[in-house]
Order: sequence, then C-alpha cells, then structure tokens
Amino acid sequence: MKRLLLVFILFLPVLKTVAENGYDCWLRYTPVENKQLLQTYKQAISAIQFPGTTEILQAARKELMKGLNRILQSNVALTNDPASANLILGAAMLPTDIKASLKSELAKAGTEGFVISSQSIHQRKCIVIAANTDVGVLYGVFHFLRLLQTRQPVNSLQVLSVPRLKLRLLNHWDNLNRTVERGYAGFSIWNWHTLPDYIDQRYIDYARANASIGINGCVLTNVNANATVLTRAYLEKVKALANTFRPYGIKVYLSARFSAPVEIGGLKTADPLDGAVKQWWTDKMNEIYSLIPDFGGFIVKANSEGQPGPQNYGRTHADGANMLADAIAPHHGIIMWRAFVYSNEVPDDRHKQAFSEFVPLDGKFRDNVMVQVKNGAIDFMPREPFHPLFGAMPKTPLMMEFQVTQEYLGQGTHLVYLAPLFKECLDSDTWSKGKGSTVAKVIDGSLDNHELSGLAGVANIGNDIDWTGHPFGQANWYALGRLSWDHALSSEQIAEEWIRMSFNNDIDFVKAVKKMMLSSREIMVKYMNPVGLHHIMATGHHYGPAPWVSNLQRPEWNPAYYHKADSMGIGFNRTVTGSNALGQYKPEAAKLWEDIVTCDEKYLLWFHRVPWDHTMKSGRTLWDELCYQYNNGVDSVRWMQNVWEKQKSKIDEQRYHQVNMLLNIQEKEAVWWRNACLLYFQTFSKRPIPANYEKPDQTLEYYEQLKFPFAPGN
Ligand code: GCV
Repeated sequence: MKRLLLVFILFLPVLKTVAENGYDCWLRYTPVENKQLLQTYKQAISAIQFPGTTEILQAARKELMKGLNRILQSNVALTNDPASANLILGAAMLPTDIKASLKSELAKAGTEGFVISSQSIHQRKCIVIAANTDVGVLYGVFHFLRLLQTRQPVNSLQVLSVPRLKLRLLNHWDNLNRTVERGYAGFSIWNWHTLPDYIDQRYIDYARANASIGINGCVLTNVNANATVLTRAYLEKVKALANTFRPYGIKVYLSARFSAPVEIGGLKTADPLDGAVKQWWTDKMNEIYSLIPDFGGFIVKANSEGQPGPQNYGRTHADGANMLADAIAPHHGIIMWRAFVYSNEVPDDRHKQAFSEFVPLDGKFRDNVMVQVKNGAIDFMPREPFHPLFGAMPKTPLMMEFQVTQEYLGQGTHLVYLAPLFKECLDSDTWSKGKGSTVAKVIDGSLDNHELSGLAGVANIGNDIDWTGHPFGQANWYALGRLSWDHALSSEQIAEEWIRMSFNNDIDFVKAVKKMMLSSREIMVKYMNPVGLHHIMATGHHYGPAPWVSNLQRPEWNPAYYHKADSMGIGFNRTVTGSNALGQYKPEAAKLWEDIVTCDEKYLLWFHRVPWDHTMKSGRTLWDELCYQYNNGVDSVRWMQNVWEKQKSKIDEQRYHQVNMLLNIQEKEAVWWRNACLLYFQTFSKRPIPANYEKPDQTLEYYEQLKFPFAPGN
C-alpha cells in the first residue's frame, strides 16, 4: 500500500490530466522543467535584497517571492546583507552606488517605468530591478517573473521599459445589480451587496493580474450609468475597492450619470451652466476625494443611445465635459468624455456623426478632459477602418476605446485573438501630419504633444471561475494590457508570452497554438463579415446573424441600413457619390479605399456599393467571393478544431476539454452565419452557391425564425 502511494506521489507532478480551472490566468508560476535552466536560474537568484515597507513594495515582494518559490521550486532567501545578495530591487531605497550606475537609464524610466540590469557589484554578478517609484519596481517584478515564466535567459539583462500611455484602463460595463452589459462570463465580479466589509480574494487577484500587464486603472461601472453609485453608501464600497487596488498601482474611476443632480441630488435640472448644478458636482467631487484621495475620475456617455447629457439643455458636449472637469480639477482628476454619439434625428450616415459633432469642439475642452473614441466609427465591428476622429482633433487628447468583450465577435464562445484587430487600428496611418501619423501616435500624445494619453478596453471579465468564460478570452485581456503599455509590441510576441505562461513552454505547442490564435480574427471575419460587411447581427442581444432585419424604429439600428443589398448589388456607398464618409479622412488615407477597383477588399462593402458580378482581385465575381470567404471561414474553424485536438497530450484535461467544446460551438455557429447570410443575400443576387461548397442544410425561413430570449449580455 505504502509503495503504491509512493508511486502515485512520484508521478503526480507529471500527469497532464491535473485539472486547471484557469483562475490563475497567466500567473501560474509553473516550475522550470529543464534541469540545466533551473540550475542557471537558481545560481542567478539565490539571495534577494528587497527593502521597503510601503504597501506597493510589500505587494511586489510578496508576488516576487511567490513566483520565485514556485518557479524555482525552492525557498529563495531574502537578505539585508548587500554582500550576499544577487537580486537587488528598489526605488528610493536602492543602494546609492547602484543608483549612480543606472543614472542615465533611470532618467528615462519616468514615474512608472523600470530598469532590469545585470551588474557586477563588488565583483559579484547581480540582477538589479530598479525604478524611480515603487510602482515602477512592481512592474519590474512582474516583467522579471514573465522572463522566468517564458524561460528566457537572465544572465545578461539590459531592459528599460517605460509605458507609452499614461492611462491604461479597463472599462467595466457592470451594473449595480451585478448584470454585465455585453458580458459573457457570468455576473459582475463586484459584489456591491457585501462591499465594503467583505473583500473577496478575487479583487486582489484581479489587481495582481492587471498590474502584471501594466493596467493602472479601472472604471467600475457601466457607461450606461446609474446615479446610485454616487450616493454615500456606494462611495464607501468604491473606497473599499480603491483601497484593495492601490497596492497594485490601480486607480478607480466611475461612470457619471449626467442627470445625477436631479436623480439623487433633488435639483430640478442637470443643466451644466446652472450654478446649483455646478455646486452639486463640486460638492460631490469633494466628498469622493475625501474618501478616495487618488480617485481617477469619470467616464461619461452623454446624449448617446438615450443617456442624458448637456444637449438635453441645449448645451454642447464641451459645456458638459468642462463643467465636470472644473469640479474635479482641484483634485487632479480627469473626465473621459465618450465620442460614441449618433442620433436618428440626424439624417446623415451614422459613420459621420461623431466626427461632425466633435471636430468643431476641438480646442474647447479643458486640459483635464480626454475624448474617448472607439476604434471605428460604427461600433466595435469584426473589422472597421479606423475612426476618422483620430488625427482630426489635434488640440484634444483622444483616448482609444477598444472592446475586449466580444459583443460582435462570437461573444463568449468563439476563439478570436484580438491583438491583430487592436494593432490594425493602432498602426493605421491617419496622415494628419503627413506620412507616419499613426493612430498609435495620436493616442500616445506624441503626434500633437499632449500630456494626457490613454487606452481603455471594455472588459470581458465576470465571476466565472476563469474570469473570462472562454479560456482564450484571457489572451485578449492580456493583450489589451500589454499593448496599452507598449503599442509597438507585436501580436505574435504577446500571443507567445501568453501561451507560455497560461499553458506551457513546449515549443511545438506554442507554435501550433500561436498560429491558430494569429489566424483566428481573420477566420472570424470570413464567416461573419467578409469583404467589409458589417452590423448584420441579430437585434438586441447581437447573438448570431440577422441581415434581414429592416423593421426597427431607428434606421441605423437595422442591418439592412448597412448592407443595402438588392438585385443590383450590395454595400454602403460612402464615397463622394454616396454619404462621403470618406471625406472625413485625409486624402492620403482615403486613397486606400476611395476607388472601387483599387480599394483594399477587406473594406470593399464598407465603402462601396458593388454589383454582384464585380470582378474581385481573386478573379471571382463578388457573389462567388462571398461564397468562397464564408466557406473558407467555416473550413478554417475546422482547421482550428484539428489543431486543438492534436494538443490533447500537452495540456491539462479540463482546459483541453473546455476549449474543445467551445470550438465545437464555434464551428456550429460559423456554419449558421455562413448559411443564414448566403441564403439571405442569395435572394438578391439570384446566383447559385457554387457546387463545390457545402449546401445549407436549413432554409432561410428556419434561420429567420430562430429566437434567443435569454441570450446573455443584453
Ligand atoms: C454600453 C453598443 C452596445 C451597447 C453599449 C454601447 C456603448 O451600442 O451594444 O450595449 O452600451 O455600444 O458603447 O455605449
């Protein structure tokens, strides 16, 4: 019996079937498998000098020790003796000789950056993690742990890493009743009922995960805001979260309901120019900062999709934003004012409306206002050209808003790695100041010399055990953070880091999964929105295809408004002969898309109305190309299933099985998108689906009558 037990214990660590539920995300700190590498790591890191008692340094030290003890499978010693230490960390308390030797690097590190440097100190090889601030040290610790987790050599390190953006945020669209708008991973992680007294370990682990990728702020509440969060009882709860996140360098922000002075303040108006309204907000800011001295500020969705705003009182967006900005300025907070506006009373192409409303306001916002712009002008579609506001408001710091939650990209069940989508937008050239005026340079402030800069992602996090529901959803959270730290990182590098840390360092596994991830966004575009189609999803919950919808009250809510299919062709003419949305771009940027013949075909139907028999670059007609792309998309999901099946022996059974089931759903839904869209568009094209493709196994009527009254996230 004893021997049996021994055999069992001996083999336990190598069993691949040990279940992993994904809770630890990319901070699993698995032991180094390779004995030689383990030896080098152990030699390099045997005694650590890491003084300091601030809460941030304590958090950093705790993380470092936890990570090292697991990765190196031994208890690494902390020491106060500089003569024996070979890993030395610190900011203010860094020994002066080390500080002096890193002077020029530290001069560049700023308030959040860090230096990791291999040094020879008193004839001994040492690794130094240094920064000007405690939070810089924390980021340095996470970077160092990442090097070890991804099994990088550490014998000759010279790293200087500085975030390119000041504000690196997650926007939670979480409601106070714990439902999450467009959330597909359960309910909100904020348990408002048990706050402020109960601090769930999840809050701490959330902060750790965020800090590890450089995120330094989170908006706790939905932009479709509820004024209740501004009442004293709720502010106490917000304070508890702020206290929990502070050791990890994370500030809290809230969404502001513009009509709060009426709803919870008892005023008759929320007019931003009214003295009593201004006073109400000033008092509210004072109250908030008395509780949370480092409160970050507010995000505001105003006069958009039914939300109240300054226009209710005949005032402009700038009037509204500036009133809040003035009230928060004494506390150094900021206002993030969203540019996601469109109105059914404006007869113009929805694509153009934000630009038309906001460009005239350029230069009219206070210094502590940022205008937050979605990556594209419609709404987080699988593929959109960059928003024309980027580069068009040089006097205003513009902040990027990406959507990490996959509202229009397969929601909680499709494996779609979003870094390529984020990068596509960031790398787009606005030409606003000549060639190379990329969106990235607009938002990092370098193009127009702005002090404030930022990027936010609408979070995909919920209370599911693995945070994001789909194990690969974590990769998108990870990518958002890494790109907000450094938008020059490649999608490939980010994917590789994430795979190695979240699964393992097996070279073949990393290679196969990386390939699948890097292809996944393009594959999803093919089976959902090929050739520039957009906004053809179902109404309300946005789950599944419904290009046939054309009876909704507001024209721009109808898919038919966007594809405009008829017997002649399909697509939205946004050229000069149509809505001329293209006219909002600089001519050099518009050039990519303005001519139907040379237009980048990924955007063809976005900008052009195209006859069904138009010859595509492939030589196929447009109709045949649509058939090809939809089918190729489905085939490629099958390829992804195949890639994943081959990884069975490489990872834990639980996550293997989970992803397997999710890929099965993705395959089914890709077929659904293909069949529904092709059958519907065929009613206009009147052309056959070429015989070499699978025939739809259901009728159009079948797809049209499908209903999902309880689809999540709505
Ligand atoms: C928070 C889209 C979504 C809405 C969301 C809105 C926005 O319209 O479907 O759920 O509301 O964008 O970004 O404000």
